[in-house]
Amino acid sequence: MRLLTILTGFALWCAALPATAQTVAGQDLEIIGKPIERGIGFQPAATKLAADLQWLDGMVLVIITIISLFVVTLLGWCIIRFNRRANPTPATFTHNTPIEVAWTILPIGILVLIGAYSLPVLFEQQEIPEADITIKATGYQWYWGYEYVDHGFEFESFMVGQGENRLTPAVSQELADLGYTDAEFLLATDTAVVVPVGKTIVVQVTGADVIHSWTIPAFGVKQDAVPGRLAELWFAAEKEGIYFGQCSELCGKDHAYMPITVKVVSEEAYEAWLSGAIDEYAGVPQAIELASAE
Ligand SMILES: [Cu+2]
Repeated sequence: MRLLTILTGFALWCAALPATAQTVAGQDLEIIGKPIERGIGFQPAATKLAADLQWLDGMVLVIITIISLFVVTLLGWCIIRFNRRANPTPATFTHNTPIEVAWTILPIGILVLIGAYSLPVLFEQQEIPEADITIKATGYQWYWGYEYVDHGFEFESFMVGQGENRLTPAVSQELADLGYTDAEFLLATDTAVVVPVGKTIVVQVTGADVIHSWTIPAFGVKQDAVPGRLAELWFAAEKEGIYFGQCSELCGKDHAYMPITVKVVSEEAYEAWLSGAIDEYAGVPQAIELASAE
């Protein structure tokens, strides 16, 4: 009986294996950037920018923890030492110049220190470098559209199970067909943004109807998609894998159902995907386009 349970378990495990295998142009990909149940930390940093942001967050957390502990200790000490019973005749002085100078200078010093470390990170994020690949992301109610500007094709990206707010057997099957598991429900999309590892990707972000926001937490990027404006963000992912994000600006009733999937692949897998995508989305088979360009 026990053996049977183990064998059944093993069989189920084997059956589950292909469902987790995500491939782009033959390359297997691991899911890296994804929220975890009861998680309170950041997703693993996949860009230098995300690592810098997380380091800054850690540094500020240390500073505010020290300040909070200091203030709480001081408050506790005052309550115990200077209550009416312990200190029946209070002092009557109202000023203490050295303390006033200290509590002015010290916070200024702390703010300057935080500023000195945070401004470079802000500039790193906001100064958009020369792009290797430019992608235009347009937010719609309620999905994202992506245009590979350098190659003149675009496609739309819907949540797997669009229109469903719970995991039905049909949605589960759809996820499995795309190589995802049920755990990726509300995160996985039918098509994904595919980019090569290590390349500088500039994403132009705009909205078609209302304000949306494009983000991939593991890349340390987030940008509002405002109709009529073209904003930019950039990233260079250091690790191949799959990264998820979700629309981050309340945009209407299905705001929670327009996730973002980015697949970071090798240079070769990207080239292979690209030629397939041009054939599929540009409506012009690449061979014909090349022939007519001559
Ligand atoms: Cu939204």
